[in-house]
Amino acid sequence: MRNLNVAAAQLGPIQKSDDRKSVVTRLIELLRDAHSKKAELVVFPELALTTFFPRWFVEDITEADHWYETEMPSTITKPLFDEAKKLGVGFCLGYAELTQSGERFNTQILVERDGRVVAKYRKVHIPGHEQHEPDRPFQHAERYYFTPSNEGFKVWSAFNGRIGMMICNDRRWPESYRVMGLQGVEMILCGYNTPLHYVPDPSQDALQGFHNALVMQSGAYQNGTFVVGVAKGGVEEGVDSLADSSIIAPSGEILAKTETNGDEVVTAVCDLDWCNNYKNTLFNFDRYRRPEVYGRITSQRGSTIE
Ligand code: CDT
Repeated sequence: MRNLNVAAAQLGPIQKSDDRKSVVTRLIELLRDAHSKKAELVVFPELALTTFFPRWFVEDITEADHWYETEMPSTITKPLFDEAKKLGVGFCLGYAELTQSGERFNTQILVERDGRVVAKYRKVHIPGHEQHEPDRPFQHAERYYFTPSNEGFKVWSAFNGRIGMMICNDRRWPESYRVMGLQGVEMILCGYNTPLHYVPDPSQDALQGFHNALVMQSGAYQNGTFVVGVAKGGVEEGVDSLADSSIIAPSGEILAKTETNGDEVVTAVCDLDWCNNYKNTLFNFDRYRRPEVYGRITSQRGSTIE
């Protein structure tokens, strides 16, 4: 058995007026709560330090610079790093990153129990739109604010297992899981901000919870991996977002799920050896996969009709 006690540390809304210091205080409270439940790894949501700022458009992108982090840890986030190290708890944190060369990424880092930053992941699939769409009730201008990363999906040896990361919209794409599955991933950490109202097709609104569970449970099962999905939920600046943070087993079963749409911690003890029940049988990739007939997956982008 290789047990890893993991916590999904869901956040309720962060309003525009909430400063970073107050958010870091909330994160530390969640971290302490998770530690009291014996968690060794605490997973926070996507863009966990600020409100979901892509819901507003600014003509000059530098006006939005204040939403991004230029270093990590920063002076303001250091108390979180210090507390985690003191408690011997690792964590995964999502934030907006502005690099020294001026690139903007939607980023997540993984910090080990001894305080080392062991991995950084930058979001690959950037949803929403590039330009201002004034007719919308709110913007989802992630494609304006973030560059899609070309670094792809990696898996790191950490927490006595094989850990991968993805961010929000990545979880809807089977390729995200499979690229990590092919690197032996045993636990995928995924933060998200998912508005309940999907402006381009409101018929999907009532299905947000269903689709969230559908993609993460099938991604877990088809790749023999745990998946930890963590929301920033609730009504933020008038926009209601999905909660339903959950910890999913390689069987596809949900082991733990939040009950509120506010700050809440749920935990599960995950035996990483459970992954082998699937990786060595039905999803024995080496034995059963047929990459020679999957060529279109990497050679083609959109669908074509011949
Ligand atoms: N943050 C993020 O990626 N959210 C998207 C919302 C739908 S696209 C407007 C998601 O896939 O949940």
